[in-house]
Amino acid sequence: MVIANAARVIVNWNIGYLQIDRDNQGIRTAIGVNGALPIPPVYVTEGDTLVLHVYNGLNQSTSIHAHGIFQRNTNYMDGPAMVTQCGIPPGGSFTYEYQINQAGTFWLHGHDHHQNSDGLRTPLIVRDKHSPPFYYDKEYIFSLEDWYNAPFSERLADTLDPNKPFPPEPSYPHALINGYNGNHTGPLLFEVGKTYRIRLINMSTTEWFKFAMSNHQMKVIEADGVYSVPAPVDGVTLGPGQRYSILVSAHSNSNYNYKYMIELFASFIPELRGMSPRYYSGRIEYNPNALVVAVNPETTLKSLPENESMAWMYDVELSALSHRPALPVDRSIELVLGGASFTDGITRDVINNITYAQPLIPTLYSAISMGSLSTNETIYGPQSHAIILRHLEYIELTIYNPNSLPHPMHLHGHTFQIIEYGPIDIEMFPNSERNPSTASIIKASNHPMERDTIVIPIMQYVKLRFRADNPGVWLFHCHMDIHFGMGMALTFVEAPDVLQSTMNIPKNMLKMCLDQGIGISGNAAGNSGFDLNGLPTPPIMTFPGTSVRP
Ligand SMILES: [Cu+2]
Repeated sequence: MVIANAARVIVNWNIGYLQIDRDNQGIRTAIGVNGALPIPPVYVTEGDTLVLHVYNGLNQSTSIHAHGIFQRNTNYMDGPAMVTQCGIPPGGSFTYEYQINQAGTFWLHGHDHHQNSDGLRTPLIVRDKHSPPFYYDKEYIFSLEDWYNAPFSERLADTLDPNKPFPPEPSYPHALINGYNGNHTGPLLFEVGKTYRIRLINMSTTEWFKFAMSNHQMKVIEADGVYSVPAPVDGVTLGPGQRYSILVSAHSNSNYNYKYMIELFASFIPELRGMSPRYYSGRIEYNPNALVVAVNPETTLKSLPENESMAWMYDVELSALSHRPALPVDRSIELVLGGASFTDGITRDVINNITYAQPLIPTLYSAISMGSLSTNETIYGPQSHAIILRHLEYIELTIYNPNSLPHPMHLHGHTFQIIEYGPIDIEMFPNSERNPSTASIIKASNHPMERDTIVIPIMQYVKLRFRADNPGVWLFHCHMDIHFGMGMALTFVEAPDVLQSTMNIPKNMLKMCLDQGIGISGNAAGNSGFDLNGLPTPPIMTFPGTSVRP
């Protein structure tokens, strides 16, 4: 058994703009680190402290989120702007300190102005402190990204422009694999008799990825930083934000080489030959002089049954290696995802008919400063969509998706157990224009799998459980950045009473707000009590009730 000493791993990020051609489609403005893209993956070991020095060379604020890291007792380091901190101003610096007490496959990305979509994203690999539960000789990363020909801000502005048709014309991004044009992906070097761990990370803005390997048995051993009982699969599908680790054994001879195959797709974008989906492949190379066993990525990937959650099996069918049984339920919360028209002509996304907008004070700072009113959802403002969770209560979320798009929903600060998928009752959503789902109900095993990002398929519901054992303010949002930008987010305010007696926000974080004229106490408007004067008036939905985007 190897026991490493906890270390402080120092990483310096000078964030700035650059002009770069990442996909052979031309030069565009992107956001990189230290003058380059891709950003090198960050490696730490469980138990380490990751010290991330950030300098903001952009002309707008920035912040960084360590996706999947629990931030226990350090909620203020979680990153989402105006949820747990003020953005780092242009020309400003800030040092994140992440206490890493998990092992698995995570990622670091911008969480202000959707800068992740313009390049500010990279894998965060946390190695096990002790021997990992499965033996492997070597590991490989596949970071997977969609890359567009225009900066994200332009695409979001088009989407939210009441004078432009909705939805905008579909975009057909290209895939970046490990940060480079997916058509020029190098070989995966395999040695006879060895075992490999392959970490797949979908860091996309919008698109899904499939991954398969010819003539090799893949086994899923991890989803989103949680180990599973090994599950044989022919391939996996990852929605934006999701990760899997695959264990694969090499062949016993090096007579041939094989292929790994990757598909970039979005089920809601009409198929267009050569544009969507796109297919990529590379060699699994045992011997540079051997022949590659022929396989057609397109027909192989297409021939496999598909769902939007995980191809060839649902994540709900995995079992957590922890063998933790299903949690009990103290409180059930129902959430309905949707899109809606508003009287100002803008189409926005909603959860329970509320479209998220940032408050004027970071929600965490309201939770800490509002005394006994911190358990009253009203003080967080009408568009923070605060839901108060009591300390240590067991929560069941039932998330309904009567919408015409799948949504990869990400919960900060927690993993949740996946309890059940099923078709939604069409009677519940008379405004839905979709046909009922033909999916059947699939329930978890006795040891439900956990993860932090889950795809809610079209016309289906998903039941999730977690325990409110991590006091903090945790964003829950769609990881398709356009949808997040359209308002598909809410804020879990977890145990604000406990936060008030345990959490001290670092002084330099408070100063960062004050220097930008942002308040550090009071309700969502920075006022006392229920006076929300100063917050913008929420937009008004055109139709009452859950309306679903046609
Ligand atoms: Cu979405």
